[in-house]
Amino acid sequence: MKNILIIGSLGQLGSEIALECRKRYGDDHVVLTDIRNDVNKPLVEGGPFYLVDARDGQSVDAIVKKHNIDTIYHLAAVLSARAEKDPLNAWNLNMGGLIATLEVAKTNGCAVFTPSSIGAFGPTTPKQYTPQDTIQRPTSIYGVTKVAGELLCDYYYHKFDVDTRGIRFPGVISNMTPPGGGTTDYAVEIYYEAVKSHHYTCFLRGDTYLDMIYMPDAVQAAIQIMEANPAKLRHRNAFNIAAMSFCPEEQAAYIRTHIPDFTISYDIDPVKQAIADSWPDSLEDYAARVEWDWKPRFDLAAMTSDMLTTIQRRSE
Ligand code: AKB
Repeated sequence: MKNILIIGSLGQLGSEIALECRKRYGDDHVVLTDIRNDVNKPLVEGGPFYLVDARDGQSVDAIVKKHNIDTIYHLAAVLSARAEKDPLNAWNLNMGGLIATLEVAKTNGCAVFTPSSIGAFGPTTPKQYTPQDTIQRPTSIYGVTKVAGELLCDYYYHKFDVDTRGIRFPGVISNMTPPGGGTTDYAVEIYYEAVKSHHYTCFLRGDTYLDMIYMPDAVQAAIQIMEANPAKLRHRNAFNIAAMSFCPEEQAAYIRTHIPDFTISYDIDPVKQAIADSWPDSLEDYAARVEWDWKPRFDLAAMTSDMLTTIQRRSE
């Protein structure tokens, strides 16, 4: 039986990975931490939960020992657009939290999952079907922390034999916990506004292509890679995964198949647009497919239908 610690458990990815892990491994075997406890009561009260700053390695170490943790999901991070507002804070949190986790993992023999991102690429990276191993010169501070994080996890694996694993996530779209401060947040907001007001004002240009993934596939990927046979993993900390690539115009067209009078307009945010323009249009994910059998279930049509039905049902 696994004993799992999820750091940053009330964020967009954390809350849904936590929910699925508690279902699979049992409430008492999934310990959660976050810097707040004022949201998602069922998660906070549904099993062990601690109010802890991800950078506080001493407290994390004590939790790991107390609960005999063998696997840590490190999900505390400032996302791309918010990071540009305070780059020093983003560096301190993203890197400080990760190194504290890796040190605890080294001392206690834990495996570590760390999400990287399409933000780990930059304007000199090939834009279409971006290869697994390619140029990585990101121009956002978020991207800088993601590349540094990939390298740091590689270092702890090679130097200290810590079982580090990770995925470069596309924009994650979910109907439970809203994202916060990301460049890809528009792709979530658009569904809520479509149901509420049949109109959305988008902060990216209509022809901006980015890779996206639906949350059930993202959760499945994070759990699947941690359960994969380590002997098959060549890349470990930075697997490209791809599920769908689309631009706001295309997403709006799919929404119109459910809500025919839906309209979209544009009010471009220059900071977010510059970040999006520096990221790939679409990733190639062959390594993930052969090394740990990655296969998404949702494309844009299936995701749009599920998102709109779920949001509609909740708003009734
Ligand atoms: C963001 O937009 O910052 C994130 C990401 C793609 O890493 N969703």
